[in-house]
Amino acid sequence: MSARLTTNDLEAFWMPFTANRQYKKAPRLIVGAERMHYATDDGRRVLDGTSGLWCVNAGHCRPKIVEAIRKQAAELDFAGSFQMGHPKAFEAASKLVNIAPPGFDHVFFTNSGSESVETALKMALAYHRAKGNASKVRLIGRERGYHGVNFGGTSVGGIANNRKWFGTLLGGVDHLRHTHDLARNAFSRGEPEHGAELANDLERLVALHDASTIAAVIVEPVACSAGVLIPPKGYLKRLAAICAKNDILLIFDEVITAFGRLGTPFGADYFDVSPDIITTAKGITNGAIPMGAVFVKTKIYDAFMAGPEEVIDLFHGYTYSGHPVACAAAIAALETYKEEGLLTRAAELAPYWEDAVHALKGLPHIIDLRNIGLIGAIEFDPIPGEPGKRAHARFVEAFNRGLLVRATGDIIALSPPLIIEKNQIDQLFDILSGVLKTAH
Ligand code: PXG
Repeated sequence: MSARLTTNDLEAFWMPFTANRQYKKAPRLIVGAERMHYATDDGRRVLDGTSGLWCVNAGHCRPKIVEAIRKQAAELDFAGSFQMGHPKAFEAASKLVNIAPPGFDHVFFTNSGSESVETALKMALAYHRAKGNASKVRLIGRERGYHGVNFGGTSVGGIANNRKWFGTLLGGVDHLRHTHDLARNAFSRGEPEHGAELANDLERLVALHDASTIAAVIVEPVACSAGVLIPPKGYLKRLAAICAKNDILLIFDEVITAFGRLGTPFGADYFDVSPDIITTAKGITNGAIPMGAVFVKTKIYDAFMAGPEEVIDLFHGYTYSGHPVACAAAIAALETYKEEGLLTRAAELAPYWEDAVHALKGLPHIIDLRNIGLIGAIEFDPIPGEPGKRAHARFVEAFNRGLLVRATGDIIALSPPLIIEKNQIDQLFDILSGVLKTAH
């Protein structure tokens, strides 16, 4: 273990999405990890109830992935993918499309979820232009949506704090209403009963803007960052139908829901809805190396292959698209997922998990409990005038007691690695209920 750092040593790093001054007064430092646990600098083991940041689906420091990264870095550290190639990128792409929902035969590599979103939005615009529909330029997101932090993703995103600081953002963007409805759906198990009709909000936007101006709708199948907002039964199917009717591309942002989180390989599988584009990142390498991927239907790819063969078909890409080390990590992560059945394991655990989440009912300040796959959320009534404080205090106390959870607004989100055992689920909820009983 490393020696404890002093406060001054923490100053240089401007931490993302962090209350820097508060954190640096009482830092929480992680120095190691293995499978379900983190190790802290003061020698404690912390149960990881969040898969890092929703990414370490197979648990931490898995040997096959570690070894693949080590080997690749020594064998071929970097080769670009612009008019060049290396075998691992093609291998990773082929293996990824093999587990993707039907019809997703092509994949474009990025380095993060945010980049996957930008890529998908640009593809949607360019697709319509390539098809001769150059007036289809509007992008539709949803209130409370999170699509990363770049300008396109911030524009279609719907979390006010993430938007209001950053100017006018992209023009031509509109938002669907969100689906969170505690009055009708509080304490639902799995998908809530009420609210499929909220998908009709897209009809309102079509009436307002005209379908001839709308390129794409982007939604998270489950809106996780805004506090785990689970789609009402039938909502996503209805949204997909309205998109299809109006030649609007449907983009599923599956940065969190891909790679087994809901108990199916992709969220599209879980909801039995076939979008046109799927954005991913996080679990693609089990979080071990930054990487993202955009999966597209054949009709999208083919639309770009109609011009002269010698001309670049999509003027877009990153230096590190298909980075050899990331591709090696992705291949090894996929192998680990397959060997251990992790892409469907959440389905086996989901009933046990659901009961454990809902057993918290009745503890102080809880106004909702919700769950889907291996995701759970606890919503608290906010302290008047101090939004977010209640969940943050519980997050800090849980960490002190050996459990990592994620606080967002007045909601605690849970998303443990998919290798979690039932006794570890018990342990997670033991610690958490202890915290919830005593915290103010
Ligand atoms: N889309 C979705 C749906 C996401 O959840 C991104 C895009 C952006 O990915 P990158 O790799 O650029 O961060 C995300 C990221 C949280 C939390 O606790 C969620 C994310 C990131 C950090 C924290 O809810 N999601």
